[in-house]
Amino acid sequence: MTCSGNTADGDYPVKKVYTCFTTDIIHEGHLNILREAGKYGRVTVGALSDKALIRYNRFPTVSLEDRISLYRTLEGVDDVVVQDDMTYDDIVDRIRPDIIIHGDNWKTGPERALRENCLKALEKTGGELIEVGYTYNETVSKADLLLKEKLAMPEYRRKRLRRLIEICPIVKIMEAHSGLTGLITEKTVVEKNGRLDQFDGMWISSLCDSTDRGKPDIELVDMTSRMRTVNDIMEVTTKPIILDGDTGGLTEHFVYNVRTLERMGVSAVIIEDKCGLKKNSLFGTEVEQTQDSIENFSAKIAAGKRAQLTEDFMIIARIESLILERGMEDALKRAYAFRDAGADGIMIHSRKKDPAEIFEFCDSFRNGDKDTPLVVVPTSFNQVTEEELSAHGINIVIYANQLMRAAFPVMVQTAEEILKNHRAYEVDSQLMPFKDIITLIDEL
Ligand code: SPV
Ligand code: MG
Repeated sequence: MTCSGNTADGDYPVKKVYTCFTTDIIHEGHLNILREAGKYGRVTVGALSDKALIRYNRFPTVSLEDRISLYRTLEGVDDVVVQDDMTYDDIVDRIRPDIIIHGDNWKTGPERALRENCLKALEKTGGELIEVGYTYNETVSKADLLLKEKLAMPEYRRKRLRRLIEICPIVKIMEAHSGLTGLITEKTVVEKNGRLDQFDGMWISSLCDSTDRGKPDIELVDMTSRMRTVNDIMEVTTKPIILDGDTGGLTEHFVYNVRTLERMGVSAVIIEDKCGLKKNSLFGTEVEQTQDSIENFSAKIAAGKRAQLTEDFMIIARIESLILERGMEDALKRAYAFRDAGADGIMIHSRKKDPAEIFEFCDSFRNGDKDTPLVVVPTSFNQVTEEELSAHGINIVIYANQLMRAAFPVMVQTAEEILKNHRAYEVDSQLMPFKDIITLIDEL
């Protein structure tokens, strides 16, 4: 479609109109934007790249190529380009649109920052922002729900962790131990320095899952109960799940559990190379813990891999040599052995405050293996940044217990205050009204 018109001096130049799409499903709202855009000139649609989309919105259910093809078929679209970054500086510089069209829904919430960025970018090139009323209706909400449902399906959810490892400098995983903490991990979006960010997936920690049931972290909470937690979280979220599988238990049991987790849509299980009565790693050598032999643990990994039915599911081997003070050489020897046994990733753990031994391990491992994903849990070495971890070849960072540790002191303090005051009035101002909490909960 082209646009031209007549002025007293003849044809005026056709204006360049740009709009960025982040969707996999076209609904009335998008068609409305295109109709408006067409009134001003020649319309270019930007397809936001996967890596930008997952920080900004939700994971796409179709590939970038398919999104581009979809946008091309729409009436009123003259051209489709890829927008690589969620901010507008590069695309405005490249396309130099006279007009950018956007729904007015980005005037509030974290997206406000992108609106400001867009306005600044347009100021430099002399372009203009036109906002159209966002279309809120039943069809639009249904389309949104449909996308979410699709993302939550086991076959879509399961494979997404592998894709995230491919496209993210570092995959950010937050612990969840209930439907509510799952929702917090799923829906928290922040704005910093003009960009939006969110977690990529969830870690179902044995420590937090046990603690939430008032039990010690010694594999006392059995797999059936752990799977109930997985299911509670899956029912209300769409992001990929990594399960803390403790030692994996008996190999004869592990193979069944791999099948179940895979069928449920869990993306990965991490099992640690310990045997006997497992205690939490943060106790280190203060308690008696036994490391499994390389042979036994390799056989467990290999059996798990044989049991798997899809290419998507990952079994990640967790090495406890540094926790148990068995040295770097032992840790590296195990890492290569477990990889050779079929492990899809290696988690290296440490309880030192300084990340030096983690960096040493990762640098050495990367000398011999550029590809196998590396996972860390920086609970003790918590000053380290995601950027530093990524620079040492680490692919996944797990924030393993922070939500539970955040909630616990506030709950204890609230209980104490109510007991002291014989009423709840004194604590009320520190509590979130229930109507705010339930905004997290979706209605069908
Ligand atoms: C967990 O979260 O249960 C873990 C990580 O296994 S750690 O507690 O650091 O051992
Ligand atoms: Mg654990």
